[in-house]
Amino acid sequence: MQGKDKLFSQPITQLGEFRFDDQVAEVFPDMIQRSVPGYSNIVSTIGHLTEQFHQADTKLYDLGCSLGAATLAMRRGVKHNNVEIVAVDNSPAMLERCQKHLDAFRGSVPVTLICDDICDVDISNASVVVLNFTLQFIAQEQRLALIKKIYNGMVKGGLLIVSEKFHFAEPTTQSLISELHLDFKRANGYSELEISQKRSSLDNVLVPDTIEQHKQRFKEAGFSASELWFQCFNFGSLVAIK
Ligand code: GEK
Repeated sequence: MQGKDKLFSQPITQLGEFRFDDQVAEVFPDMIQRSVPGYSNIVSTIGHLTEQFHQADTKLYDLGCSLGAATLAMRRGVKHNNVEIVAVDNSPAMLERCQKHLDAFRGSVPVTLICDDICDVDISNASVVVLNFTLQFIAQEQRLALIKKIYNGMVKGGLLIVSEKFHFAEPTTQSLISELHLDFKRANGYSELEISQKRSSLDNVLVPDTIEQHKQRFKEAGFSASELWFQCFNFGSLVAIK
């Protein structure tokens, strides 16, 4: 059964880099819910946006699918014929549990799970592509190439949804907004020790961009329009249209 996230609750003498291993996968729904403000709103809106933008005879991609929350929301939004969902993650622990989640809900839309690096998978004939809190884990120098690959694999009128943790260029607002996020985590029961150990373990693993960097990258990749549609503190979600 899934559990409560207590991974950083005790002092850890050798704090390693954060990894999406078995322990993390086990507590993932609790962890993301208590750490990412707006997560459930974003996931359910991914379902609505999928309903609006998916096209018949195309594929939908969930890149960095973890346990498949966005995949399930997308599957519920599918109304057209001959649509396939491709969900990708490079953590075997996540994908194993993702398969069980998908099996637990009835759905007629086929879902193919792929255990691979999202930078290496082929994207083709895509009408909706989701990067829900995944791009932030890709090396910064590889992000433009990934967004360009996605753009090239999309059909005209297709939608890319990118949800991320953001950085703010101006130091005063950066510190004000990240403090609001820390208060959110405290209010959700995380202790100061848990917050600081998790933060150290994510250093160099999760590297956030500014909202402007995201928009600039979409433009450079060729997207005709992009906009931030949701923000709560230093977390949010953007859409880009081909
Ligand atoms: C959700 N989208 O619940 N290739 C494939 N997967 C990767 C890579 C990579 N290079 N890097 C990281 N991941 C989900 C939440 S979690 C967000 C996404 C978070 C995977 C990693 O294994 C993990 O499952 C996911 O991206 C990020 O809507 O933990 O903050």
